Amino acid sequence: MLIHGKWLLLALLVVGMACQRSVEVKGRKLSLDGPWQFRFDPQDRGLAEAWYSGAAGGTWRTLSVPGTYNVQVPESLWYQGKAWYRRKFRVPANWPTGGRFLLRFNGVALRSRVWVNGKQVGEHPFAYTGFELDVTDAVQRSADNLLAVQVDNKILDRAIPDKKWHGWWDYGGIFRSVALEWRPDTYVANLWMDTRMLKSGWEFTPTAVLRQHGTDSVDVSLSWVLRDSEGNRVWEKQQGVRLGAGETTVSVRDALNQVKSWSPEHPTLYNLVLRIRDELGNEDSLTIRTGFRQIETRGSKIYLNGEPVVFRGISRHEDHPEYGSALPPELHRHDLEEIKALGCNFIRLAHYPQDPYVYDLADSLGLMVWSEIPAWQTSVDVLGDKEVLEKWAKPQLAEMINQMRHHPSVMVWSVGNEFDSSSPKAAWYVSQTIDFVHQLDPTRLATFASDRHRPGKPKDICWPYADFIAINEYYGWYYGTIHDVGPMLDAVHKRLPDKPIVVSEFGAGAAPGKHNPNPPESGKDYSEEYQVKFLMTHMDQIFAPERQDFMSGAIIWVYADFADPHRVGGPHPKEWSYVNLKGLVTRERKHKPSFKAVQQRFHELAKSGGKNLR
Ligand code: GCB
Repeated sequence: MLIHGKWLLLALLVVGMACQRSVEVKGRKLSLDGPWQFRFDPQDRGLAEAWYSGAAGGTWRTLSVPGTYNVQVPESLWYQGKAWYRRKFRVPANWPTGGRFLLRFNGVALRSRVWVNGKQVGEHPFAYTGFELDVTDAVQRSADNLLAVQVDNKILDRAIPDKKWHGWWDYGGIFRSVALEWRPDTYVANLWMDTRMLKSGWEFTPTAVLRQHGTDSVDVSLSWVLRDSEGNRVWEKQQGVRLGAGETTVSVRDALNQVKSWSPEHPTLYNLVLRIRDELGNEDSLTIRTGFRQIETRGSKIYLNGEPVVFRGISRHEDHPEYGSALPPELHRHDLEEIKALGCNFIRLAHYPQDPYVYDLADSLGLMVWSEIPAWQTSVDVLGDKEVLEKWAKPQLAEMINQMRHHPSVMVWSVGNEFDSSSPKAAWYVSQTIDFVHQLDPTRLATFASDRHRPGKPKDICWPYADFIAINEYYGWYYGTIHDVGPMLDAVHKRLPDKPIVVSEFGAGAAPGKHNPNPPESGKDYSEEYQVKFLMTHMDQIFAPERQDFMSGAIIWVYADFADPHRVGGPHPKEWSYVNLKGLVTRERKHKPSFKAVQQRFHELAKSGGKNLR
């Protein structure tokens, strides 16, 4: 198709605007997205045969990054194991001399090792958080550089996630963007702003992590500026600090009267800029988009900016038949805009940290975010292992929090989903991880999603450690009837009357086009009518006026159907094998009737403040 020049320019501008990010660095950036060479390594020969070196022969095919090989190479849908990527890059001739080269990967699944010019420069064991490698000593300035990445999407036994994980496809590959960045020797490595409501106005604490690469100490002047969305300066501060080698965390605290808070209804954003300058005049700066918000629990209710809040939420996976987990920015935007239009004020990023752009969109559209590490039904023997806690849980939580904490939309950090929370080993894990999260970020709520609430079954013993009780329930699908939700919520509330409760999952499968004019009260009916009846009946109970004092919302499972290795056989419709059908839209984003029904109910709930009026 030919696009007229003017329209092409407009299209590029629109894409550029659509992709506007919440973090801006002053340094230089070279995108390494695009074609890479790729090769599977099922026999694990690559390391011994030095496939990371320029000399590595064999047959390499071209794959586009970001992408997942399980989808890009159709016959490898089920592939689990090692694979290699490589490409060349050149440092742009106009980049400054000296300074640092950083390679920034936003997501490589499930684990990765990286080489530059044959030298191993780092490795990263987690799939869903980004990582940054200082590759200064390996990069050549005026010649081609060879970048090689070994990825491995084999699931490990004693890790998070572990072998019990089968909740979504274990897509492998470099599935999010990659870039090379240049920064001066002293630079701002991270920036965020904690906020606290005062009787009048807000207290705020801008905080930065500064990195200094010399061996001597250097004097650095810091200039902090906060601007509103129109660019007006609302606050500024200058300060001098002496930095030793390595990392230093610097923060300032102040208060402002006239700022507006961030909320789903009014997602007011500010830009915080930190500019630093060393004795030699070298400068660096980092800008984040941020906002003023406070989330807390008081007794059995959750409060946002001092007002009771009720979550009207939905969960979302990163999945699409064409892209696997490597969703392009337009699709992220499409999904989050639709979720907003559905009447949601909340999104659960299930079950892992998602693309940074998703958090940017939540900030600007006004969607509160639940962000989780992939401890999905992890075995309690694994969770109860101190080594797993130190190697897999804490660092994964720390990466998620440090990378996403500047987003005003983030309200909840979750330490996992549906492990056996009736077991003392899980209680130990939850107490340790929730403590860890609170120490790192005392301004957000911490919890996990529990499925141990069924009458007559072992009870959850982890809830006392969580800021609020999050319940995944499928009454009328996997067990019980659609009318059992209310009594279960009342029983949980009776046990722990001082904790807010949120239903963090409820949903029923609907095969597109399958009808049943008289849907039942329980069982895997798979009709579109049953899905609507299930969701409405559950919401009748969750948002009932008599439960207002302890219910703080409901999060539907799930926005879109998604690839799920578990969905095969039994009553699951054959033509939909390996597809989880609990979406309100199909994998291709085509609406099911439930979309409209939920939209109507969520808009009513928005008007009533979260209380059923029927
Ligand atoms: C759950 C899980 C979610 C599944 C869902 C289902 O409880 O948390 O990952 O996809 O149920 O469809 O069974």
